[in-house]
Amino acid sequence: MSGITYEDFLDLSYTPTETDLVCTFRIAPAEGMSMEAAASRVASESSNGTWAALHIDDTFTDMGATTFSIDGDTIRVAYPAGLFEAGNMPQVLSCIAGNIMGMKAVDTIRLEDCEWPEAIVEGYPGPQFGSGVRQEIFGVDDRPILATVPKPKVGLSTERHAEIGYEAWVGGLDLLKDDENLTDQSFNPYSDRLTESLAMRDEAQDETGEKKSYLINITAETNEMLERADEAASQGNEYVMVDVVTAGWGAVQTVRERCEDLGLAIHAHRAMHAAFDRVPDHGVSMRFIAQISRLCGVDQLHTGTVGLGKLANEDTVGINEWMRSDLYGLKDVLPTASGGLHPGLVPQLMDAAGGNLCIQAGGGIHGHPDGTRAGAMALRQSVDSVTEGVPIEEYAADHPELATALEKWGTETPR
Ligand code: CAP
Ligand code: MG
Repeated sequence: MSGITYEDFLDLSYTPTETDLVCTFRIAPAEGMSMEAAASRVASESSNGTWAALHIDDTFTDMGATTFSIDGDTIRVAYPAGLFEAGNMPQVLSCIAGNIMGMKAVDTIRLEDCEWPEAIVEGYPGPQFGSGVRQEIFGVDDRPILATVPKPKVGLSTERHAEIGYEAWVGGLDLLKDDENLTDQSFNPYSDRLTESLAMRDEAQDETGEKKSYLINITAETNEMLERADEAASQGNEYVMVDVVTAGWGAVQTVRERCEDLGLAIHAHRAMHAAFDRVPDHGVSMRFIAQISRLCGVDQLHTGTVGLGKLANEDTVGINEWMRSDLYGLKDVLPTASGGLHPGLVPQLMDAAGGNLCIQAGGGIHGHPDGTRAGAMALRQSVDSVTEGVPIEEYAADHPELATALEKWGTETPR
């Protein structure tokens, strides 16, 4: 009978195998706890150890993790692939983002990044379309696709919601999007909103000759989400939207499976992510949220506005690069920039984040002095100024909707 003690989980001479999952954490050991002692406890508690030395026999399968690198406040931990059930994202999180987030051995701990081995990635579908949605749904490959959320966020009637959608679509936007907290409320029921918005979509398509679509929010209990996805597909829509953090990762996996059958793209809203990725020293990073979102198979994901918008900044450019990186053949994810954006910010945004993007503006469209259609025209014109290589102020000289937007908001970030 041999035992397992904390010391078994620290080996600075260990070299990870190609099948290991390698996680990078930043930790602050508790008072009186050495970095080595805290680092071994992180590996232990996130794999198969606990606080007491344990007795084991030859029936035991050792799935213990190994802290193999300590560099300042940063540790790297290697996990055997066999610790993780294939294709079970909740169980992955229960290991690498579970008990260790609350263990007394560390004052703070943050999961910053994961290096995913093929042995784990092959258990997940990845995106059905990825950034290919631009071409496959809209026939666009030379500019960002543009979206708007009717505002106020909730409370609009179904008819008014659809009308705003029509104005935005004929003004030049590609996508109408539900807000993260609009689902199936009495003032704007899901089925009615779907039907009436798609009727307006069809009219806008006929009028503009451009493909238009709708990010309808199906977020709910899982079985309800499946029914709502079925309904969206049956009515000829191309997307569903899911609040992936509040819905839960197991539910996202179930919706992804159904969307494969239905041919629906998934737009992932990340509401609640800031509960654990905003504080720089504790929780999990947005980079990690983007990684598990890609594995679970969303096609579009909000990843920030490179500091231009109204919400806290993060490593948007680095996250977007990872979402496009090679990952054993998994499709990429189209970044969505949103939150406090308006036409005057588009050149800076595209300069920093490129054009393979979805740009969403709510207040920056509907707050336009001449209304939603003019706001949509201004946003499309601002994108056109970039793709045509003309300075936005010069472009605005013969594009009055853009000129009005610049006069109202300039190129400043709202607070
Ligand atoms: C933006 C938005 C989005 C945020 C989400 C909102 O509206 O609809 O939910 O962008 O943040 O409700 O605030 P505005 P993120 O365009 O009117 O700001 O994209 O960072 O996840
Ligand atoms: Mg919103």
